[in-house]
Parts: sequence; structure tokens; C-alpha cells
Amino acid sequence: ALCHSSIAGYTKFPPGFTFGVATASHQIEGAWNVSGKSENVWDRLTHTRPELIADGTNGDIACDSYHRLHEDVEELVALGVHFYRFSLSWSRILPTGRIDYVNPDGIRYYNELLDLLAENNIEPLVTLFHWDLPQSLQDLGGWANPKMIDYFYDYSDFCFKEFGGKIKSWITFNEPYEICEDAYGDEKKAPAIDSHGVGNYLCSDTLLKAHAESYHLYNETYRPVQNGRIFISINSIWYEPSDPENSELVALAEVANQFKFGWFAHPIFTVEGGYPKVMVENIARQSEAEGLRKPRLEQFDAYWIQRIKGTSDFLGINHYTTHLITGAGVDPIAKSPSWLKDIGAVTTMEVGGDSASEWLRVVPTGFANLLRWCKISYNDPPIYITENGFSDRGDLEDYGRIKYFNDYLSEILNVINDDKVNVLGYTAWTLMDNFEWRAGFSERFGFYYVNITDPARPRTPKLSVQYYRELIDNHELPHFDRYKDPSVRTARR
Ligand code: GBH
Repeated sequence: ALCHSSIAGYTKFPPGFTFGVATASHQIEGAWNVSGKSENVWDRLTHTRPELIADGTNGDIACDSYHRLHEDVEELVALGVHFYRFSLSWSRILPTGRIDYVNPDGIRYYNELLDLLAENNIEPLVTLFHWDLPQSLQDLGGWANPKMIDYFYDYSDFCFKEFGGKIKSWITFNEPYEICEDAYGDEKKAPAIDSHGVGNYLCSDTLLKAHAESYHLYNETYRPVQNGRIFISINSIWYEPSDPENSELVALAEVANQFKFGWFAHPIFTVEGGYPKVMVENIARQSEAEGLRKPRLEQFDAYWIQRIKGTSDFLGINHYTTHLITGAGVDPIAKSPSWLKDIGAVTTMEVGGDSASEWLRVVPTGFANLLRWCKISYNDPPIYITENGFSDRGDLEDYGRIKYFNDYLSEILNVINDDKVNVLGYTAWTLMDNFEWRAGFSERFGFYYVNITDPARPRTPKLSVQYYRELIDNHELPHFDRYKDPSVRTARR
């Protein structure tokens, strides 16, 4: 029989399965200080510590989507996507961070975008927070300050009220792990507060409560009239044991997955709620050894365990890659104290194929394992893949990206069909090459190439545009052979 794809197997997506593409405000909009927008934490970081950005670029202009939203929508139309996932810039809408002053031009911009999407039959999937916190709120401590629960409540209330008539799907937070661990436990993301093992856990306490309050607000006040859905996108580097026969490594990989994904998923998606038991225990033990009176990770009390449980209509998953667990003990790169040291395992990225991003190794089977694990660990939740994608240096004939999509989507089909994992939709990261945080423009994930040396920021479709379009139109994986790199010869027998 003829093989339809490179991996023999399923090619057709279930009826009703939807496809989209994602971006984030700070990565594409630019216009960082015009029309009333205030400074956010990424503006501050890139302007004061440009040496932290791989190529010295910043989000001042980015893809200039603030001025080029018509082009953005034309690209979405060319891709044929069912939905567009984008995020709102808090500091563009509410420059003080609070609701005491509303920036009319921010409202105008998003309404214009939402209207264009509606005209073109593209559903918006809107993220409230994709990392660009108003600097004024960071000055008060940002996500380490419990007051943020109120500020986020007010901001989401405002957005539901203002835009909720046009938006049926909301995401509260994009990747809480990155927000807390990379930005308050490390310098990998703005505001780059390197409070390892401390600030990261203060952040998760605030963030999970803020998420829950925003969910309840929507659920009780807005859902009855607006009739939409609201959920959270959790990201995972999936951990696997370097030797699957070694039971110690198998157990440690489970610990690592609880620390990474379970940190935010367990409080929301399990019946018992609260942080994963192994996290609570490991951190309590180590905090005691450090001579602390209280564990660095504070447990939720009974009220908050209840209040946070069940606050997501879907499980949103951002997934890119798999890393390995190679041994017990303290990872040589772990600071003390830190989240990584608290896990008590040694990790490596030496697995699978390369991308332009050091951390992004191509391991499609890891995706299937993650999805099966989510089904078992979280009581078979309905799942949306809210990000998945591949970086290169900007190739127009982006065979690496096409192969990545083909192989990762094949694994989704495998788990839908063989394991009955309830995956409802898929979002590719990203519409166009954009400001890739600390990597600047040096790592490119887009369907469209963006020339950042040209003030007009021209966008050029890569080969993957055709691939994704064909996939969406036919609701099945395209014949992969048509998109294979002709320079790679396969041995014939
Ligand atoms: C997503 O995060 C983001 O939501 C999106 O904004 C971003 O553009 C996209 O990925 C592509 O990166 O070890 O210092 O090299 C994905 C999460 C981000 C997790 C990078 C691993 C490694 C940082 N990943 N991180 S480092």
C-alpha cells in the first residue's frame, strides 16, 4: 500500500478539528511608545540591558503589526486558518496598568483587528497575558506581589467587557512556567529577576490565584451573556528517561514532569488540586536543610485549593520539544536554591534533531507521550494545542519546518486514534518571523519571512505556507514527498 506520509499511519483529522496560527503582542506589534502605550517589562529590559538579546534587537518596531494589521490578516487568509491566536498588550490598553485611565487608541487597534478577522471569517482566540507586563506594575513587584491578583482581575474585567462581544475564546496566561521560572527565578525572560528558588514560587502563588479569579469572573458574569470559553496555556518541555529500562530514571522523569507541567496543571486539572505532592515534599525537605522556617513554596490553603480547581474549560498545551533525564542528584547547571535543584535530577538536551534554537530538539514521539500522560494525569481533558513550531535562520524553502509539522501532527493523529486522547485543535507557532525574546530575530519560527532591515517590514511566504494551507483545505496531512528537501537523497534498495 502507498504510504500517505513519511510516518506510515493516520492522515485524516477528525471532523470539527480546527487549525490556527499564533502570535503575541510584544513579538509583533512594535509601536512601543506611540499612541499612548506605556513601557512594559520587555521594553525596559531590551532598552536597559540590550546585551542580553542575542542580536541586540528589540520590540520597538518588531513586525510593525500595529501599523500593518491589514497585511497580517491577508496572511491569515492566505493560510486558510480557522482561528488566529493573538495577545492583548496590557500597557497599550491600560497605560497605568490600572483601570483609572483607558487608552482610546489601544481600544481602536484591537477593535479594528477583531472586525477584520470577523469580515474574513477567522475566529479570534485571545490571550490576556503573553509576558508584556506594564512596567508600572513591575515596579511594585510584578507577579511576586499578591496585589497583582486584583490588577489582573480589573484588567481582565475590562477586556471581557470591552471586547467580549467579539471574542468567544480566551486564554488567561501564556505559559505560566516561563513567566515564573524564567522571569522571577532566572534572567531568561523580562523582568529578569534572578531570585532562583524563591521569586519563581512567589510568582506561581500569585499567578494561579489571578488565573482562578479571572476564570470565575468570566464564568459567573460574562459567560451567561457572552457564551464563550476560557482556559490556560501550559507549556512543557517533556522529560523522558535517557534509559527507559532504568526504573530510577523513569521515576525521576515523572518527578521532572510534575515540576514542569504539574506545577501549574495539577492545581487546576486534578481532582485533589494543589501543587503536586512531590513538589511540595522536595521543596519542604530542601528548605529545611537550608535552615528556613517555612518552605520556599507555600502550599495553597483549603479555600484556594477549591477556588483554583477546575478553572479551565480546556487544557491548552504549548509544546515544542523533549529533553532527557540522565541521573539523580543536582544538575551541574542548577543554582542554589532553585527549581532545577529542587527536582533533584540531571537533564540533557542531547536528544533528537536540531533547530536554530539550542533548546528545541526535534522529538515527535515525545509529543505523543506527553499527550497520553495528560490524558491519564488530568482525567481525559479536552485539549487544544495552543503552540507548536520549529525555528531555523529564515529559510524560504523551510523543509525543516514542514517536516517538523508533518511528524508532530502525525503523532497527534496517532494519539487521537490509538489512545483516544481528546485533542480538538492545533495552533502553529507562528504567523511570521518575530521578536523571539532573548533570541531577538536570530531564531525564526514564522510561516512568513520578515525582512527587519527594511522599514516596510515586507513579509515573504515560505514554502510551509503552501503546506499548511493544503493541510487545512483537505483536513488531512499533505503528501509529504511533495515537500521533501530535494537536496537530501534517500538510499534506494
Ligand atoms: C513559546 O515558548 C512562547 O510562548 C512564544 O512566545 C515563543 O516565541 C515560542 O515559544 C518560541 O520560543 O534555555 O534559555 O534557551 C516556548 C517555551 C522558550 C521554553 C525557550 C524553553 C528555552 C530558553 N520555550 N525556553 S533557554
